[in-house]
Formats: sequence, C-alpha cells, structure tokens
Amino acid sequence: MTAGPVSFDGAARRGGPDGFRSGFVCFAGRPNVGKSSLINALVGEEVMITSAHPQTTRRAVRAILNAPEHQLVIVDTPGVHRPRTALSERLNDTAAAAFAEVDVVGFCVPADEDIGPGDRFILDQVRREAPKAKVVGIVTKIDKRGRERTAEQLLQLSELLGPGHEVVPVSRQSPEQLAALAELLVGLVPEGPPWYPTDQVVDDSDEARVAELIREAALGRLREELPHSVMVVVEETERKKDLWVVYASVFVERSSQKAIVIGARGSVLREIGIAARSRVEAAFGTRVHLDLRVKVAKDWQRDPKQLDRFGF
Ligand SMILES: Nc1nc2c(ncn2[C@@H]2O[C@H](COP(=O)(O)OP(=O)(O)OP(=O)(O)O)[C@@H](O)[C@H]2O)c(=O)[nH]1
Ligand SMILES: [Mg+2]
Repeated sequence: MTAGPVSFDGAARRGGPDGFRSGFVCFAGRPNVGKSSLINALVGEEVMITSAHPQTTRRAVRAILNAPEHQLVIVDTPGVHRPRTALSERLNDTAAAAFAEVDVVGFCVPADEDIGPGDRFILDQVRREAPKAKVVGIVTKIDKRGRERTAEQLLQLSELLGPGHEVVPVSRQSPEQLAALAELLVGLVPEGPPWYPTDQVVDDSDEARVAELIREAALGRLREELPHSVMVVVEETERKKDLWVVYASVFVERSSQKAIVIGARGSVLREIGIAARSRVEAAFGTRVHLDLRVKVAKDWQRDPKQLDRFGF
C-alpha cells in the first residue's frame, strides 16, 4: 500500500471508478510529422501550437484526453532531429526525457515521406530511454496519400518496429481513425484513477500558453530561418475590468530580423498581433490587449546562458 496520493511532477492520482484506465502517452517522431496536430485532433481543442515549419514544438506540454472511463495524459514532444545548435540539442533532450516518463509511445511517420535513418535513430532512442513503454506505430497525414501508399507505409513501419506492435493509419480529419487510435492507446495504459481533474485539457501556465500562441501567429507569417529565431516571453499580465492586458517580448537573433518581424510601418507585427489576439481570446474566453515588443537576443539559439534564461 502507498501512503497518500501518488504524485508525478504536477499530476496527482485521484479516486476514479473501478475499471478506470489512466496513463501517460507521447508521440515521437521527426519534426513536422504531425504530432501536435494529432494531439489537438484527439483532444478536440487547439491545445498545442502547430505550423508548417519544422521544430515548432519546443516544450514537453501535457494535454489531457478525458472520457467517462479513461484519461490519457498525452505529452507533446519536440521532433527529434540532427542537432545544429545548442537549442536543437536541448530540444532532443526534452523529447528523450519525455519518452522516459510514459507508458506508451506512439511512433509517428507521415504517409507522404519515406522511412529513413532519422526514423531509425528515433526508434533506437525510444527503446533506450523507455525500455518498458509499449510502442505503437502511427502513420500520420494519410489524407495526403492514397490507400495503396498508406498500406505500403503501414507495412514498412510494421517491419521497422518488428513483431508484436500495432500499427495504425490516421489523419487528423478522420473521427473514426482518431477514435480507433484513442481506443488502442487506452487499452495500453494501466488501470487506475485519473492523474488530473477530469475537466482539465492542458497542463501549462496561462503565460506559457499565451507566449506559444503569439509564437504560432509569428510562425504563420515568417519564412526561412526566421521561425527558428523567434522566441516569445510573456513579461507581465494585468486585468483591467473585462480586459486582459498582456505585455510580451518577441525575441529574434539579429537586428536585421527585428526589422522583418516589425515590417514596413509595423505592418507585420500588427498582423501577428491581430492573429495572436484572436487565438488568445478564443482560448481564454476573455477580451485581450496584446502589447508586443520586438527585441534582439543575439544568437540566443547558440548561447547556453540565454537558453537557460528562456527555460530550455
Ligand atoms: N494534410 C494533413 N496535414 C497535416 C496533418 N497533421 C498535421 N498536418 C500538417 O503538418 C504540419 C506539421 O504539423 P505539426 O502538428 O506542427 O507537426 P509536429 O510533428 O508537431 O512538428 P514539430 O513540433 O516541429 O516536431 C502542419 O502544417 C500541419 O498542418 C494531417 O493529418 N493531414
Ligand atoms: Mg509539434
């Protein structure tokens, strides 16, 4: 018998009905394979930010999928990639640490790209970091390819994983496939009470979520190396009657980038602000004023001190 509630880094087991299942899951895979989009589709809410740029996810945020008889805590992870900066190395470490915490790893490969050495590297890492976790294969974005190609990819993924592993196809648009994936995952987590209150969908601070939504809006409007160079920090928030005022800094790495993010007469920054505000208002159900300042944190991706300061 254990004395008192079992706690797991912020989560704590609560009483649940008999037969209730609850556990930790994460999706592993290269950047851009659709891990965060899959979490949003499963949870039915945009809890994670997503973008067409690789390395969108930088933090291991937990989403919570609640149902009357189960709760899945799904940890979003950065895509594992060949590290080129101190930041990349820390992102890979963040992913590896998340693998080690979960009951189930969903190993994701997209339907529209061949399985390659990058995928094998990640699978080795999953097996090393999470020797006890159950691994299931997930072919993502199957709407981008026909049935034949999807069947081929399922076969290849199954060969990569070896015998005894389930392999499923999924597109974020298909409720049936999402339900089948959720059922598979639920069957692989242990019986036990929920880890989080059953009305909670994400485990993150308000400030961190707002910073992510601002970064997502910026990613949607920036190209080339700029998406990687952007870091957003919420400095302060203030309640003014029914208005939530958020002061945030948008960091870039060089002053030339600062000019691009601001745009001619502030046009780009204004667009980012408008897009971010509507996302923040929708997420928090309140009127929001965003005060965005663009600042330079020179070469922060390569500077361990600045990475520490940003919490990586
Ligand atoms: N067609 C299609 N596109 C998808 C699907 N899922 C994700 N995408 C797109 O794929 C891109 C990457 O999605 P993300 O969810 O950000 O990918 P990720 O694996 O979390 O990427 P990182 O955080 O960089 O590791 C985005 O442009 C998504 O819109 C899908 O089921 N179908
Ligand atoms: Mg992601």
